[in-house]
Amino acid sequence: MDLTKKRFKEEFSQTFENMYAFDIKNSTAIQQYTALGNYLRFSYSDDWNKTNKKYLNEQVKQVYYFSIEFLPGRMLKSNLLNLGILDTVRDGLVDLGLDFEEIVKSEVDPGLGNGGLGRLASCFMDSIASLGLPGNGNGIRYRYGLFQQKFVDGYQVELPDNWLRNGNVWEVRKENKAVTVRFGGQVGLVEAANGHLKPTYFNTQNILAVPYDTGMVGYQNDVINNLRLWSAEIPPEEEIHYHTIAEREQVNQITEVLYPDDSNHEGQTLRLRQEYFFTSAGIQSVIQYYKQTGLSWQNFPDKIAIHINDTHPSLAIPELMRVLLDEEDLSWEQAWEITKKTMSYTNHTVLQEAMEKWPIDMVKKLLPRIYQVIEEINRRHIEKKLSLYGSDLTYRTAIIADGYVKMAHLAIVGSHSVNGVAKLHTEILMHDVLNDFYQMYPAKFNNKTNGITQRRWLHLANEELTKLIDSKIGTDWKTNPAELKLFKAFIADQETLDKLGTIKLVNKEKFAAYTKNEMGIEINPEALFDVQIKRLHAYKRQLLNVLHIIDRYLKIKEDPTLAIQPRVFIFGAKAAPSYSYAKQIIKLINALAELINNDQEVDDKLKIVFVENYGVSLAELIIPAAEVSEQISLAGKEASGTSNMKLMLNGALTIATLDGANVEIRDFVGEDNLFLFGLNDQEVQILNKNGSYHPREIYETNPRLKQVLNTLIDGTIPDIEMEGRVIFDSLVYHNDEYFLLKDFDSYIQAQEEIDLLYQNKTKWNQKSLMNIASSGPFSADFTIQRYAEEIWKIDSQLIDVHQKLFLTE
Ligand code: GPK
Repeated sequence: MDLTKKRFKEEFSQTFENMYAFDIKNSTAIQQYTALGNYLRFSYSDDWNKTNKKYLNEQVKQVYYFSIEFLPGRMLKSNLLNLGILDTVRDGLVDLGLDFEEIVKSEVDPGLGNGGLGRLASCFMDSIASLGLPGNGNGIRYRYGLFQQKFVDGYQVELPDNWLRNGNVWEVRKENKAVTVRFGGQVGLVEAANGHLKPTYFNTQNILAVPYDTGMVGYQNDVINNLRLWSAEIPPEEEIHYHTIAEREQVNQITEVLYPDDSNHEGQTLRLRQEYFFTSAGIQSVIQYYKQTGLSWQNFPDKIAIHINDTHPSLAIPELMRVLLDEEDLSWEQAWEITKKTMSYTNHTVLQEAMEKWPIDMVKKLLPRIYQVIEEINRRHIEKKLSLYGSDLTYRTAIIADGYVKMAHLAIVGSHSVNGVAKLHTEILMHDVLNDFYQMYPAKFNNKTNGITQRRWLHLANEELTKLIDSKIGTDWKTNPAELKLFKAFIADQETLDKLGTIKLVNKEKFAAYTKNEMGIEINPEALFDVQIKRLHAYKRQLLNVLHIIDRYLKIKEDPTLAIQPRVFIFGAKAAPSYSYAKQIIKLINALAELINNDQEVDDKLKIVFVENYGVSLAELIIPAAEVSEQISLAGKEASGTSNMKLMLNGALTIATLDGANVEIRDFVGEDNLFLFGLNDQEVQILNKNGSYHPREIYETNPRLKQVLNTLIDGTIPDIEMEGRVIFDSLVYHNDEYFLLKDFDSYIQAQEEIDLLYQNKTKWNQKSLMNIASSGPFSADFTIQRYAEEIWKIDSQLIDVHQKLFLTE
């Protein structure tokens, strides 16, 4: 976007006065932010409109990314960067006597997602627009996002996230594009004009789905795609039927709040309502769009791709069938062909407890016509496969079984592509978790290793590192992240290595200022910063990290003069409110922090910082300051992980199990540049199969570990009597499901290697540089390029080939 500083200052001041009718000098940061957001939205509205029109007029194929979560982070800076006016605006604001960083901070961070899955959706939206690909998001405009986390006496307390309190400058309400979503009622057959019997719905509850659109600004390419989030309202013409506040509330409830469960299925009706609500609304708006093209239904899959992000939107499959059958009068065979060709599905987990299944009665009652369609899909599936695969295999793939509708089965049968999110994950899907389906549909299965947007996670979060890289290898890496590998040429350049160290130190100082001001914890920026930031989940093994910290603590207490590498252990994690074990681990970490941080003898040698309310904005502060990246899940459990990629990109060294995308990180960065430990997934499988794992024996025979574990129950750590006992028992007596005791020794050993390496700053910085320079392949731009070419079959609309990406690993 062309904008001079002079013009910006004039126009922005004018916008402010038009909005508020007073002088900008007397305003608050939130008012300045609001005016600036509106100013920007006005400035790109023309490109937004043009992008939409171009897609329609040229009838290009578009993808619709259906996701029940989007976790975009603050948008002001990222929009400025992508519009190409970050520096102009920043300088202009300084001229106006305003504080840019204060303005940036006054934007709320929309928490419309839980963690990796939602953040991936937003990284993808950024890459889709930046590659000039015609793509749109489809999701829910939650009135309240993921809860705000507070610690009270070390316990997690959840507060509502009223993120819309001050409005939202980026969204545009489009009541003219509203559609009706129907729940409940009965299905009957009524004779249509052509004499055919047609399914007709009676006594349904009709909900108005109103879209709120947000522009997804591409990186300096004039492309503005659309993120459409739906809000539930009472249709004005139905107001008369709503007599009580409770009845009205039931409607608002649908889009009231995000379910705070990550990788865990809670089978509540309201969640099923949410799932149908946004998928039905999304399908209907796609259909409305498609009808404008005037093309025949057969061409639908040539113009539309619909991607199902995990199984939450998989009702899109029977919903598209329903529309094509009941409203557009297609035959089952035609509708099914179109649906399968249109839909594709990503699996994000192998955890059994995360697999969505809905009780038949619930689906029947809430979505009677959809249930009929699913039944017919299932009937035909079974009928077709029985003779080919026999009854055992075939019935194991049934969509309806054991009283439930199985959403993953529906998603696989009803789509043409099923992908995992890292090589190992996809292997496990094909050969283990989804092997029955892999035998039936080998060609559907493919891998798309996750990626992250380097624009937010390097360019914006770490401007000083960005400048250093620019000064060494130029700026082409910004549109072709593979070019980051050119940075390897500086592996022996002492000046570059020293600069890397200085930049890291400055970022650590910034974080230290945060912990001091916001948490009252003083940390030494010269200590090693060790970071584990992700949802609290037993399989991610934050507890293993804790055992290592306790081990260090005991060592220091035994010999307070010990020369040990000072470390700050940084945690950020929310636990699902109903996940009591995870909450007990939070309490444990906080209690341990209380003990260690206040122990004079320990002093700077050991500190624990557990940040409250971890989210995208805190990630942007922590990741650039990180030196060690903890990726320590039990092998075979973490589908991919994405914080591993962000931390690597910012120069942290990874300590990892061979799980998820860690495997590919190892392949790119080389074994010498990260610290591997623990069981691999084969070994885990064997131990699980032959039942030969006895953690109690390890406890009894490993004195060091025994001493560490005993601190959980012997009063060493104050105020965790209950939690300490539960955790201790889970590890020692209840089988240690995630093999912490088994991996303890090798984890400690890897940590000792880290301490040793850290003594040599040059060697450390060399490995840090190798990590930065090897992280290009994990750009979401590449991931999206593969989705676009191999699954969606959509093309970039950019004319200028220099703006297109070429994969040159
Ligand atoms: C997986 F199943 C789920 C879920 O409900 N939420 C979620 O964030 C994560 N995920 C995986 O746990 C990560 O390994 C992965 O990187 C991320 O999805 C994105 O694919």
